[in-house]
Amino acid sequence: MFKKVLVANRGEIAIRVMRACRELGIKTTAIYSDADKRAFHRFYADESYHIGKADPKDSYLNIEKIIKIAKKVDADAIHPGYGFLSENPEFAKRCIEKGFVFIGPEPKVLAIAGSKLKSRKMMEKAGIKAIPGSPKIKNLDDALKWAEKLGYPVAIKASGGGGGIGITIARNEEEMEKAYKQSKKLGERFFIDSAVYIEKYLEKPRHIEFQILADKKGNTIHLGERECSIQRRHQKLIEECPSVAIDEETRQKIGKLVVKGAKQIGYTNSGTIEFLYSNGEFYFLEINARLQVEHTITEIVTGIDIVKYQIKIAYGEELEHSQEDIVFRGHAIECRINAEDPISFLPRSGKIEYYRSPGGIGIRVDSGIHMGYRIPEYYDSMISKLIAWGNTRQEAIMRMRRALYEYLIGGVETNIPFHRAVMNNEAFVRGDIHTHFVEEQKIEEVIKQYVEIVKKTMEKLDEIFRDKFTDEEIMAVVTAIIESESEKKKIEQKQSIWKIIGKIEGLKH
Ligand code: MV4
Repeated sequence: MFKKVLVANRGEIAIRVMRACRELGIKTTAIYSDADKRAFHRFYADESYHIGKADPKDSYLNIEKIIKIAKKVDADAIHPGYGFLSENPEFAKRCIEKGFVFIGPEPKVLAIAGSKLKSRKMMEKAGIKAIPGSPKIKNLDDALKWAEKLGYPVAIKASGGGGGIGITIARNEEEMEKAYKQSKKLGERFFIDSAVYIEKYLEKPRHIEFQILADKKGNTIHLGERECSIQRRHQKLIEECPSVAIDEETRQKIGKLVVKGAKQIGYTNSGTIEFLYSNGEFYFLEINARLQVEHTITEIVTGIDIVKYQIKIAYGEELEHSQEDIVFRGHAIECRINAEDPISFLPRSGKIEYYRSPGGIGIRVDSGIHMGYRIPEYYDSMISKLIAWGNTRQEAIMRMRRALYEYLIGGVETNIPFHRAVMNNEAFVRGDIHTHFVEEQKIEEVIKQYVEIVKKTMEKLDEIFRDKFTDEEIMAVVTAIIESESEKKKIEQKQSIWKIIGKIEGLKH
């Protein structure tokens, strides 16, 4: 197995990856920017290296600096996490050129997934239906002709876009002219692949995606689907596994297709095939060639550690599971906890004054924050992922409500009131959700009620604890945990747990 992995990311996902490494007995190297000098991912790693200024261009996006550190620490492999360089074919190529294993798909697969037109063509070859649409559009006349043929409303999309960037809707000819020019401009400005194309626009579809795993020996399996319909401005907020919209037969049918599609493009490692689901039909949307934020809910329902599998696959190991071994048990829901204004959704930065994470049966928290941590303004506002599991969807919802009630984050506003409002929303509880749920349900009034409840709790806490802890005291606690861990490690290394187990077994006989 690899001896050392460099994690080219920050926050909760860097910690998630390092947790898998720790369980596999792999040493970890963290990188951190100016803004992350006190970030937990730095202290969790066996070693950490400063990489540059807070601006991602100077740190988490700086390919050459990352490679330089990987060389210096003699890492065997690089895990890119999600976001940043995770789907960048150039980065993957550079890693490989310099002798490091890139924990992800091959550069040429990343390139296909990065082009929506290319991946659509490849998926269609495997028999996966795409949304009725045009090839690359040549000019405005071409655009109008295709829109007429498909029938309004249509969506104009940038081939190089993704995650909601570069999509415009046109409901008639007039809107089409404007939309085409706008999309073209966006495409040219932001994407290497400046092509635009047109699709029939689906009103209020569900967003359902399939998780796949593929080793380098030609074995590919799927881990079922996740429903990610609860989102706002293309930012997912709540995901669940499985989707209430589909049955086991459909799951296996679409699952088979995505496995075929993945094989078609030579996919390896962990990936997601995204679909829009409308009127009982699945339409291919895009391939996400990375570990996703919401991989957690699939892990809980299938019992499979996706990150450990990523590492093992990258090392060249074969999948230990065949499709028949995959069993879906119960229901999991993930709430993305963001540091943001609960009403306007605008990001917030600042110091966490109080922090206590929820726990108990069926709860998982993946987070990189702690008391005294200052949320920097330079990165994504997601500070924690709260995951609830239940035997049924109803039980998962009740546990999520209970965990949101327990979750204490003070000093910086979060979207916990939003999540409490959704978990108590009738349509959500019924499973009646789609991609326009947040705008349509008008839950602002309910959110405000939860904001008031949170405010009262914080006032009480302020009365008792205001200015009781200095940053140094808090960091001392955090680093002390880590330091005592490294002492323990020295002892463990002398006598591995397998030897100890062997001894105990020997004594029995
Ligand atoms: C669509 C669509 C309806 N019809 N395409 C937005 C993000 C990008 N990845 C694709 N998106 C959409 N494409 C057609 N032909 C509706 C959306 C869409 C959406 C998709 C997934 C998750 C949330 C969404 C929210 C609004 C619109």
